Amino acid sequence: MNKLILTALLCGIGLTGFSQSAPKPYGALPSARQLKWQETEMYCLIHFGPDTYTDKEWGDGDEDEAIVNPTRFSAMQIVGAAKAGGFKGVIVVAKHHDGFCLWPTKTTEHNISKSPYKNGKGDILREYREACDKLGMKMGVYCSPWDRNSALYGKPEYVTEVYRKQLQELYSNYGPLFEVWHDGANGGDGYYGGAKEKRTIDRSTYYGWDETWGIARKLQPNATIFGDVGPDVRWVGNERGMAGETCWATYTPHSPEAGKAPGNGFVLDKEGTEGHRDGKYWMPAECDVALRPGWFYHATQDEQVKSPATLLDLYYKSVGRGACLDLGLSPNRLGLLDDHDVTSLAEFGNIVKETFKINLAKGATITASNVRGKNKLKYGPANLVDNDRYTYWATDDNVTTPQLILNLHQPKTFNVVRLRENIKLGQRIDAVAIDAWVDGKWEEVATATSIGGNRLIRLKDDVTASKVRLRITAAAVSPALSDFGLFKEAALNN
Ligand code: FUL
Repeated sequence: MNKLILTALLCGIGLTGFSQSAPKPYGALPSARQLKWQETEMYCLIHFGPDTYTDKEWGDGDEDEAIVNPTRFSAMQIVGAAKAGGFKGVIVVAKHHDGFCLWPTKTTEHNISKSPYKNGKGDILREYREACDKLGMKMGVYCSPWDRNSALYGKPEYVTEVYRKQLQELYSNYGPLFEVWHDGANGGDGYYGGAKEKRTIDRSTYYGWDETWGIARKLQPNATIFGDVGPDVRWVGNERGMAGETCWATYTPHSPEAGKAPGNGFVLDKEGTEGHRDGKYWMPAECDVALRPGWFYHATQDEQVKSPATLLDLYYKSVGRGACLDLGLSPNRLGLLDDHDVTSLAEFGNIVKETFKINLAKGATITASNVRGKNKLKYGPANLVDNDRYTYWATDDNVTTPQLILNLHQPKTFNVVRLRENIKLGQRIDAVAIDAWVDGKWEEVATATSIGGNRLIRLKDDVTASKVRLRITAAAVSPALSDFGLFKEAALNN
């Protein structure tokens, strides 16, 4: 058969309806901004302010502005160190619970313009923005709802005249933002303009979240909103940086308002960690953890900076479980990251980069037990290696436990397996097993549950095999897998 006839026949097949339509999406689905967030994978959360100078973690709100004077502040050094660590963005704590604003806000005197920094002309947020632009890094902001400085805190005017206006300033002047961060610490003792008392608020109603979040939607429509229970990204339920071994991107919040809208309710630690299979909303987990024991810099913790090996472990337990890693960085009183921090970040970044540089599955011949429809190219297993996150292998609707084999043609040694689903079609797979062809037979080397946007399986031992098999052992509907990669972890220097 000559080429022309073959092409004509193939076109005919396409036209006569042999090519099958894409699988129907399953369950809650990610928004465009959540897809971008998923691809970001790792970013940093930068805490710096009066606490850096008072050696505290939570300032009372009565700190003198004059203490904040980072004489050598370099956003380039800080953001550059994050970039060297492989992080793709930074979230700047623009205001922590003590109420001090790192930008010259109109909403309160308690801000950087009242400090000696650059003779009152400084704007730390602007410097971060410029550094992010120069270095090609994404930027986000954290503006604490709880404000222990404001005399108005606890009254409705605090929300309408202070907090929301601060968000407006930040979202209008320092974008584009990829995430806006809302911490869950709320109300208690504080300075409150000199009142020095305890103020309690109802955290689910006081801030009028729907309207508050509306500001982000209007001014920064591409930013994901992080909160204890979303609405876009949920807290993982611990500050140890770890998602559950099983971690679903879907979630149903609990509260009297449960299920009415994402973002309402509170997080139950374990459920934040694992999510809910078939949860009502697409609301993946963010794993926050500080590089040091505290979020703010304390000289006494210089020797307790997490090692590259610890960071790598956290990487597998967050990014490797379909969540994002949000690592806390703590510039010192000079306004720089300490050498310990810079070194650890660089070494960690290097290991991740080297590990994932060579996909050992590349060049493999791949055979699948089932390929969707007749159009084997469109949904074929060749889509799995070195393609984007949304080019995928799919099976017929009635096939939920298919298998596929990578023939590597020669023995290759690996100890990391990467799997990804095309999450545009939802989270479909419940469980998988990986087998290696060793001594003339299949040997199971790993199993895993939830896959979602990313699943890294770190094997206990190196595996050397010329054939590797993936078995999807349980799925709610026909799988739509976009990645099956094999890697060999780079060696740690220490
Ligand atoms: C919490 C805060 O109370 C901590 O101080 C820190 O900012 C952490 C990232 O979020 O809610």
